[in-house]
Amino acid sequence: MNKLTISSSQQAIDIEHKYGAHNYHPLPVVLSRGEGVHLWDVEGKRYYDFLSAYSAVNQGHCHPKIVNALVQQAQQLNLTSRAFYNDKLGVAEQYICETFGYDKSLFMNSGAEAVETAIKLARKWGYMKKGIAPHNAEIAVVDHNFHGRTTGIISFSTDPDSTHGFGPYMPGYKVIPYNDIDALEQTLQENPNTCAFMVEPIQGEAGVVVPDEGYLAKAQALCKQYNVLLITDEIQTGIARTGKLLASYYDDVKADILVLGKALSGGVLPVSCVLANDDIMLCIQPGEHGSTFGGNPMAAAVAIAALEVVKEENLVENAHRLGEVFRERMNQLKAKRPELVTLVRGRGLLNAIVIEPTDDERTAWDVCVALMEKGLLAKPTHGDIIRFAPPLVITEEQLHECCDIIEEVILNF
Ligand code: IF1
Repeated sequence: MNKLTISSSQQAIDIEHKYGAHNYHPLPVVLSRGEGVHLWDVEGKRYYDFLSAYSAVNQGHCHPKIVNALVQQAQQLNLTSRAFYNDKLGVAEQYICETFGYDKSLFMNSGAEAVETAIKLARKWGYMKKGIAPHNAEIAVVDHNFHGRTTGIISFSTDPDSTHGFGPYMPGYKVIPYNDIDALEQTLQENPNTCAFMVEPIQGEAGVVVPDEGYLAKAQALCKQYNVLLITDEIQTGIARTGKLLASYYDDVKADILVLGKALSGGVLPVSCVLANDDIMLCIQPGEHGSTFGGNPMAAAVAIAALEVVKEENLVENAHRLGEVFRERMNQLKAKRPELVTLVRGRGLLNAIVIEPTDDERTAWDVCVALMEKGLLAKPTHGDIIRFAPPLVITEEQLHECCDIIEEVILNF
């Protein structure tokens, strides 16, 4: 038998349990094919994907334009390293800079790599342009943040699951409450060595926490007042997910440093990017930062295609319109089962419901297992929250079909 042939879901689960690290607790479903909003398991059962790989598959699974861009480039030139130029990176850099309105872009691979890049860039700017004494730069971050899993990034996480047992931690961070402008002003007043404030415009992992309208705009104004860079982590909220091209656009905010990832590649391979204007980006000089695969020709070709799909298929408008349809359906459901569904929140097609554990201690996990059995895949976070994030190519008819599934499960839960 070909080593790559799995003949049953259970076989795949058993092999992973034996030979794979146990750093996840997946739902018991084994997927083998994806197309658009659908996934199929090994036995051929079809599911709606309501996680989109945590918003990396906004364009839908195996989008033909993006896959074709990958295949064409993969057959031509895979990797040159940045020791030499290639004929795709510059085109992608120009396209992404023009799309988001920045002078320069720096391509990396994972989201965490891009976040680490943004941190290094902000610190460098702090020393070179703000005059902060060497090694004294501070970055303000918020509680319940999620920016990745490196030892540097978890140094400012407030989630014990992300931090416990992984110390010692990197200094140079101040944690303040999310959505609290007074706390931000106080920390900027107290810490003149602050070089940046880094924040998710909507907190994904925390459970799709949407801040007050105007929070980001006020934060940006304070950053300007105290000569501090605003870094927005739009790795999960960006690329049309929230019904705007960037979630920060709800407050008409353009960050000093923008961090993108996930759907920047439509999910076909890891592509991330940091964008900033020259006065910030040129603080990093040749030889001071890099990555073997960062900005490789395949990533460049895929990023262009992934962004073109967002525009050509009007994914921003679709996410905005269908997000309102979805929240309306969920609020109707909440009205029918207020003791079970205690909250509905989100923007565009990044939404979540909060599930109150039942008297017999069934939780959001059990709701997700029931949804899986009905053909819809979603994942709980922090025990009681279910994030609903389908690919942005979903149609209104498909969305109502999925709401019917969610409603059937909740009303019979
Ligand atoms: C896991 C969470 C989501 C992110 C934001 C940076 C990164 C992420 C706002 C790092 C990544 C992923 C990581 C993945 C599950 C998923 C996740 F549950 F972990 F927190 F989406 F909410 N900034 N999020 O959401 O990007 O290095 O992963 O490419 O680690 O379990 P990455």
